[in-house]
Amino acid sequence: MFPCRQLALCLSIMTDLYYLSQADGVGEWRIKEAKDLSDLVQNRITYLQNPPDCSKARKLVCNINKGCGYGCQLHHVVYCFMIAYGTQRTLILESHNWRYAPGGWETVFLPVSNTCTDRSGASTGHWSGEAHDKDVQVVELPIVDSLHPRPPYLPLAIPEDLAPRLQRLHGDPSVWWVSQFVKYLVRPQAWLEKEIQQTTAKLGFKHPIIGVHVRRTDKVGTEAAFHPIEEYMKHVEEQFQLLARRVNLDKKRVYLATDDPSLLQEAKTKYPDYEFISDNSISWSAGLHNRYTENSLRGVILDIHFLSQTDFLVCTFSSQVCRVAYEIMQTLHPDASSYFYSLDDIYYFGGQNAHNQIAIYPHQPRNSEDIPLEPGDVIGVAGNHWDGYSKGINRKLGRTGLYPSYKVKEKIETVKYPLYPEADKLLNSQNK
Ligand SMILES: Nc1nc2c(ncn2[C@@H]2O[C@H](COP(=O)(O)OP(=O)(O)OP(=O)(O)O)[C@@H](O)[C@H]2O)c(=O)[nH]1
Ligand SMILES: [Mg+2]
Repeated sequence: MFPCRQLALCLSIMTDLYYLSQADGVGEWRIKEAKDLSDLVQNRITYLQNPPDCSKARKLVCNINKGCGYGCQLHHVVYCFMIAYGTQRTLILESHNWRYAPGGWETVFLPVSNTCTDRSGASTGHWSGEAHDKDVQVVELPIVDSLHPRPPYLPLAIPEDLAPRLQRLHGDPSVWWVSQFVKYLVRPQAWLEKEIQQTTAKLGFKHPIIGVHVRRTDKVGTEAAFHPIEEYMKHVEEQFQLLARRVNLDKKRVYLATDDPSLLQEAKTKYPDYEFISDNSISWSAGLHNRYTENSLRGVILDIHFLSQTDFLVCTFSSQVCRVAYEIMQTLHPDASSYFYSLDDIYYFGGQNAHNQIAIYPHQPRNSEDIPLEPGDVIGVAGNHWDGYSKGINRKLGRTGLYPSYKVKEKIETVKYPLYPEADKLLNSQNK
């Protein structure tokens, strides 16, 4: 939740805030505004992806085969897509010999275009910048780590034309913008849709439910620390106490996704008053020896789907699996930006532009670890220590250190993306 020394008081405040957010029809306004914005963006993407003449269309080629896991590869495609949208090029997704499914993307998800999947064109070249590539019909994009020059169309920036509406609607517009590309990408094939429905029934997935993702195996000790189940469950319990004030809690249900197959039994033994919903065979399939298979792909897609469908997520944002689930969650609510607790990182995208905050209150250092703040100072944020303090660099002073998290606000970068007036016109005429 937030550093809270008097739990009962905090729970009351949170509950009051919830009811306030629903008061006077604001709740209904939010639902409609969220739908309108999502429809607008989905329609623009569909328009971009289905040009009238594919042989003449300007294209951006993206190969899914980045050497990493599913979450990382999906984010790689999102990054390509954002640049495709920014440069008004149809995204061509190359996915044959995908490490998870040699048959490619379309074995699980709908193709990214109905009319234009052929990458051929009159001229082809490697990415060398939007202006430089102007007369090249087909541009191949590298992974973000090798991207040069870097265009402005990267997370965490949001489109300028949508910024006022997004900032009014959503607590974290950057993740909302990312989530729109994820939403388009993960539209399931019919068999997967059916599989999702059958698994929902088989597992007894029901609300209220809290999602827990525990990333272990190859990640632990290399890219992230080991966190025992108790650390996650502390926040799960807190959320259930909060939920109990609003809804009828028949059971404390937890959807557990993990690549550690021993964890389900451990959790059940240690927390007998909870119901853990989890498919242990999915965890087995997530281990390094079985990971890059179609069965494992099906497992991680299902796990991410169910995590995104929960009422709250407890996980480590150092894992792309949980960040993808959090992103998809944003497409299911008007504003789910606060429906998570991360044991480590704050939300980030990877390969993103600098993530800055702006000081809104002054801060006098209390010790040698603190940095001073003046209102208006720009802070490059490194992370949140989740104890009331964040770490970052005061760019004006060039000093790195700690500062109270409440003394800053997010600095949302906006970028001039194309406006797609033809797509909007089509949508408006359909809605009339
Ligand atoms: N089914 C399932 N698979 C998982 C789970 N956790 C990890 N995996 C597998 O391990 C892969 C991890 O790679 P990424 O998706 O890139 O995520 P990450 O390694 O946590 O994060 P990065 O190292 O930042 O890329 C996933 O894509 C899955 O294949 C889980 O909870 N459930
Ligand atoms: Mg990884």
